[in-house]
Amino acid sequence: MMENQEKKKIVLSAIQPTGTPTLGNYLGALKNWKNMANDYNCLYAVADLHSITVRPEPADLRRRTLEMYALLLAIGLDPEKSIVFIQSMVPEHAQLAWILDCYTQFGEASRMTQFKDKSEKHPDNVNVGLFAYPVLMAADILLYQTDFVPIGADQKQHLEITRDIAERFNGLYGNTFKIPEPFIGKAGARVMSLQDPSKKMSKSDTNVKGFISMLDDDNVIMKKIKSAVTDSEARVYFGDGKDGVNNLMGIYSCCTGKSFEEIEQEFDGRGYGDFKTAVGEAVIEELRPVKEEYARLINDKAYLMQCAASGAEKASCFASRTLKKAMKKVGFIQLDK
Ligand code: ATP
Ligand code: LTN
Repeated sequence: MMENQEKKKIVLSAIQPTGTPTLGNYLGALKNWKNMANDYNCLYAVADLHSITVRPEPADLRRRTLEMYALLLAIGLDPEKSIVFIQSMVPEHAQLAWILDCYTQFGEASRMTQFKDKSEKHPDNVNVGLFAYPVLMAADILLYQTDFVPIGADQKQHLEITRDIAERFNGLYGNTFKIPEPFIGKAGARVMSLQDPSKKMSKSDTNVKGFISMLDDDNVIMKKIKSAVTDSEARVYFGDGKDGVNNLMGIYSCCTGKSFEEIEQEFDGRGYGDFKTAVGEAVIEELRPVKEEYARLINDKAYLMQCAASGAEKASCFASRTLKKAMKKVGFIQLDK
């Protein structure tokens, strides 16, 4: 695909197969992935290497990786147009990550808030992989000479360290890596928990009422929206101290394309009951086609494996060019010229 579209900018992103993605993952990341697929040369990965930092059961990891892959196709990514692949099938990621580990300072990796949060959450398993996680992410991005990385706001710091590592390497050895820019969609960048709108919606939340999974049944979606935390004012507008309502407005705006002003007008003089029903219906409609396509794809394992094999082959073809370049600069002997 890339040969005849060489001028298009390159986009790469990835998502971990740590569970069924939430509405937050969808609105904050996946929906942008799909929207970018027409205008850019896109690579999208299931980041299974990243997800062993929390030691999943092997059978669960296998199942979830394939489910996540199916879901990426179900949101409408076309495997002929974009390169959709599974990270562990492209060995260049782990290879470049090791090199970049040696160009990342212990101090800068220690400052990553995700590392701090996750090591507090799982004090019994603070492994070196968790610490080096952002460096593997840097390798994912830098291998493809990526221009833009669509991510949710929580990953911004990882993009910054990626840029720092790339600049450092380029400074030492000459131009090797393109310096990537984050792409953070405005609406949906941070969808908050329905139960605690001061926290981001997360698929690993122990309170399942806090998040909507992309594959939740329609009635479950409606129930979760109806029980979302709001406030006692019963007026729909965006404002301070109205985190719950602000969050629902953000969700509604992403699903319908309406602006906040339009939403405020639509619900002027109406209570939260009407508003929540409308938000629930909008979310159900937004996810319906994805769920239908997913149900079809997940039963066609042969097709999924065929797409994954072809995606990995295409990704590896591009990744190996950058890896070779980096290995040569560092001083490794090359077998082929
Ligand atoms: P976990 O709960 O397992 O830590 P997660 O739900 O945060 O995971 P990731 O796999 O880490 O999800 O993230 C996938 C993508 O979704 C990233 O680009 C991330 O920025 C984005 N994302 C995650 N949660 C949200 C959210 N609540 N709002 C917007 N974007 C989000
Ligand atoms: N760390 C990211 C997932 C991820 C990623 C990437 C995102 C892994 N590699 C490369 C963008 C580009 C996360 O947890 N959301």
